[in-house]
This record gives sequence, structure tokens and C-alpha cells, in this order.
Amino acid sequence: MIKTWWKEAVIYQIYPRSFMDSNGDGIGDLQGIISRLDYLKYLGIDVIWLSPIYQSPNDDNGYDISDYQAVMKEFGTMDDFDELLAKAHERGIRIVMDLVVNHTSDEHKWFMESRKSKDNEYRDYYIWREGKDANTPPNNWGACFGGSAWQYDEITGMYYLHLFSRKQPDLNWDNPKVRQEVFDMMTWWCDKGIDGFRMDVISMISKTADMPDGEVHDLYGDFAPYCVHGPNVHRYLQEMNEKVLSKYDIMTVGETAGVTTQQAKQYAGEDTRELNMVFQFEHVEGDGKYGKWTDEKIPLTTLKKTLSRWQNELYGKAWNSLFWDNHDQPRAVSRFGDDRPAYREVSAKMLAICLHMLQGTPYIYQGEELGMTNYPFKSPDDFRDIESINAYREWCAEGPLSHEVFWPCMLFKSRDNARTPMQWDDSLQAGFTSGTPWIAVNPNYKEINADAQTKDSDSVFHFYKKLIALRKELPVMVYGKYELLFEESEALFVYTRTLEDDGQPAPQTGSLKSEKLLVVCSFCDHETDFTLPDEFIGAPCLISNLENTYDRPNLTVKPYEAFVLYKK
Ligand code: TEU
Ligand code: CA
Repeated sequence: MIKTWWKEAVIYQIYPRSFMDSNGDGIGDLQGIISRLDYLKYLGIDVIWLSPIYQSPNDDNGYDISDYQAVMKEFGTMDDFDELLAKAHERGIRIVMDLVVNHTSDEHKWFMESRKSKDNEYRDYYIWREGKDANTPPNNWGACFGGSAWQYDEITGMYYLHLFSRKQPDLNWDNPKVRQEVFDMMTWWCDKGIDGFRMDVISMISKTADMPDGEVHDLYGDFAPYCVHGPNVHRYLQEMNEKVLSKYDIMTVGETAGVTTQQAKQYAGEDTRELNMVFQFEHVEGDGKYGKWTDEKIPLTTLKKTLSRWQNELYGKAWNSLFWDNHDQPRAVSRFGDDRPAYREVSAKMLAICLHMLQGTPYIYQGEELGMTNYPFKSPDDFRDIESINAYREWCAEGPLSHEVFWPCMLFKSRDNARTPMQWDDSLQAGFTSGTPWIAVNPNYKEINADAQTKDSDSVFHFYKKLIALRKELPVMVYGKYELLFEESEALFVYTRTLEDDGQPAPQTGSLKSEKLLVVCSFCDHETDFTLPDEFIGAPCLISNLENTYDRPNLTVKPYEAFVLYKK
């Protein structure tokens, strides 16, 4: 297995709009991030993944880019970015940029040209089709944010494809000029000294030439068979690798919804010359009752089965990204743990152990290290996210479901749960802004905030700090082989990691040695009897979320208790 810095790293995702506001306009910004770099350094993370900071009309909070080489005005200037990069590097922190090139904003100059006429030189930068007739789009595909995936444009009387909002037209990657423009832009950022790319919906860049109606599951036809993992996606990524990525010491992670382990081995194989790792969603998806919407937890046995398959099948062949949440997902502790006051801290720590002990590169989403929770939305007017706003209209206000049925699903799954401001301290607006925040602060900020937790050595924050530090000491956390135990348990997630010394030193953790871990995590609010595997009886405890001893064969595991035993 190849040993590299990005396998040993811990990544911290910043959603800039909600991280830290430096000038009181209620919107997080680059100077705000700079002011919190020492906090991140103290936590111990190695890499920041910066959600988009580029110029954007913000139809989808920066995932609709109108200029890839300019900074969004509300976030600051290119000088601020250069300062952020330099100051992060001074602290030994790398910066990975979000690369959103499946689509641009409709306000990007390429699209403004493209729509002007059928023979404009930018026409083929996007995907234009004739409608079936004057009032019917080319096919029945639905967009991810509701409505048809096609938008009629009066100027030329044709439709353009947008798999997300109508302000996010899809680029035509089959046009070599588009690919070259993207590669040149990436080269420009790499030459600035950035440390990698997280590639937004990169599995969707290649579409089939033929675009038939899709099967109708929810409200519209499904585009996935024609647009996800399309015919040329690997060819385009190999071209990108050859022309750009291979020239720099950077890391790449592809966001690849719907990817199978088999496909992941191609996208992120050790020898396929595409990407370093994929962000797969199988363990956080597939639970929806209405599209992605549901109010129910994923059963533990299902979660274990999915995660274990990814652990086993990628071992030695490709590399996993590990995450419970991000800016598109509800808060980890509310979804997989238990955010009731009695269990919030203990279950947040349990989830941290469970994830960081798996094989792959862990991603911490801002506020996860504090155990931040979902937001208690009161009415549909509280949402800011285009997906939530459109979903409520489509499923409920103008659609088939009653408010009573759909509302709990929105509370549980809305992306805005993750987008409320970072809770820095117990002052007004949680110390995020001196003005009015663009989205409301979670009212629990007085109890849950960074200031209190950095001062309390028992906090969720210090627990993450400890896990990150352990990763630097224990190669088994990075390179050990995974094995699931007690597969059928609906209460406990139990696994081992085993490392045999293969004589190859690891870049950060140093020399390898044979070692083994036993990881035990309770995912429920009741006690569970558990018998230690013989070989771990008497093994020392590396880390645990409750004061307890584990030196007897028969244990009673408390609600959300988690511990790791270590054996040489
Ligand atoms: O998300 C892509 C993606 O797959 C989403 O549709 C995801 O499934 C959904 O948000 C879950 O509710 C990426 C970005 O992470 C997201 O923020 C953007 O809105 C989207 O691409 C379009 O760029
Ligand atoms: Ca600001």
C-alpha cells in the first residue's frame, strides 16, 4: 500500500459563509477564517477544505460560479486569499479548494455568450437541445433542486441542461475547449500554491449523447443513468491528471454520489491516474422516503454493512474518505448520535471514535468538533437553502404531501442544519458576527461553543484533538486492515484494525510496527452486554468517552459508550 501525507492527514471543512464574519455584515469571510487559524492549529488538523470562495451570484451559496479566478466580494479579495494561504502554510496547514466544474453560474461570461446565438463561439460550452415541441422540454429529467432539468431560453428558442438549479447550466465536457479552459484555470490555482482540489459532482461531467426519458421514481424522470459515471468520465479525469494534477504535490478528492466500490477503484485506484480518493455517499443516502427526504435513522446493521463493504473492498486498492456530515447533510450528532442533552456529548465522542478509527482520511465539518446539532426550524420561512425551499414547495405547498408529513423530514434532513453559524462563544450571535447573521444562530450556542470547549479538557473539542494526535502516533489507525465483528448487533459497532510491519516507513507517523486495535461503539440509549474477544482481555485502553475500566471479559456497555483497546 502506498504511504502518503494525505492518507495520514485529517481534513477540516470550512463553509466560509458560516464560519467567521470579520466585518459585521453577517456573512463569514476570508479575514474571518484567518482570525481562526490558530484555533484550527490547536485542534491539530492538517488540511482545510474550503467550500467555494469564488465570485458567485449565490443562487446555491457559491456552488454557482461566475468567475473562477476572482473572489466573491462578500468574502474579500484575492489579496485576502493569498494572505490566508500564506498564513495557513506558516502553520503547516494545507488548503484544498472546491472545484465546481460540472456547471457554472448562468452569469459566467461563457454562458452569457453561449445563450446569445446558435453560432456564438461559446455555444458548445454548454448543452443545448431543441424541445419536443414548443412547450415540452427535450426529456422528462428532473433537476436535483426541483423542476425540470431543462430551461427554455427565449433568445434562441432552445433548452439548456441544468442538473442543479436553472442558474447552474451544465458545461459540455465533450468540447475540448471547455476541458482546456478548466485545466488552465486549475493550473493557475496550483501555481499559486494551493494544495489540492475537492471536485464537486465530478462523476456527472460526462453525459451520454443520447438523452432519453428517465424512469420516474419521484416526481420527474431520473437522469442518473445518462449523466452519472457517463461514458467519458474516466478519460476526462485521466486527461486532467496528465495535464494538471500529476505536475504538483497535491491531493484530490472527487465528490461522486452514487458511486459503487467497483467504480471507486477506477476513480481513485492506486494506479489508475485519476484522483486520490472519492467522497461516496452510500452510508448517508438511500434512506429517503420522498426523494432524499425522511425523518428516520438508518438502522445500525445497514450502516455497518455499507461502511464495512467500503472498508474491505478498497483495502490496498483505493482510498476512502471518512465523514458523517458536511454542508449538504444534517448534523452528525443529530442524525447518527443522540442530540438530547443527556447524550449529546457522549454520542458525539462515540461518533468521533467510530469514524477516526476506520481506514481512510477523516473529514471534520466545521462545528462537528463541538458536537453542534441540527437547528430547531419553526417555519418554512426559516430556510435559506434553495434545495429546502424548492423541496417544500414541490412536495408540500404545491405537491402531494401534507405539512404534518413532510415537515419532520425537513427538520431531520435540511442542508441548512449544517449551515447555521459556527458557535464561537456565548456572546450575542455566538461570536460569529457583530451584525445580523445571514442565517440564524442555533439557540443552543450558550451551552455549545468553542470558547467553553477549548477551556474544558473533557469537551467534545478536546476529544477530537486527542483523536487527531493519536493518528500521528499510531500507524495502525491509518494503515491497519479492518475487520467487522458482531455484524448482526443493532446496538454495537465493533471492529478491529490490524497492522503488520511491512518494512516501509510512513511519512508522518514514522516507523511501522505490528499492532492491533479493538474499537467498540454503542449506537443506542440502553445498556448492552458484551464479551471481549480473548486476545484483548487485559489490553490497555487507548481512548474512551466514559470513565470506565475494560479489564474483565464480560462488560456492560453503557448508552453511547465507546472505547479502543490496543495490543502490540
Ligand atoms: O452536491 C452534490 C450532490 O450530490 C447534492 O445533490 C447532494 O446530494 C445534495 O446536496 C444532498 O441534499 C454538490 C455540493 O456539495 C452542493 O452543495 C451543491 O449544491 C451541488 O453540488 C451543486 O454544485
Ligand atoms: Ca463579512
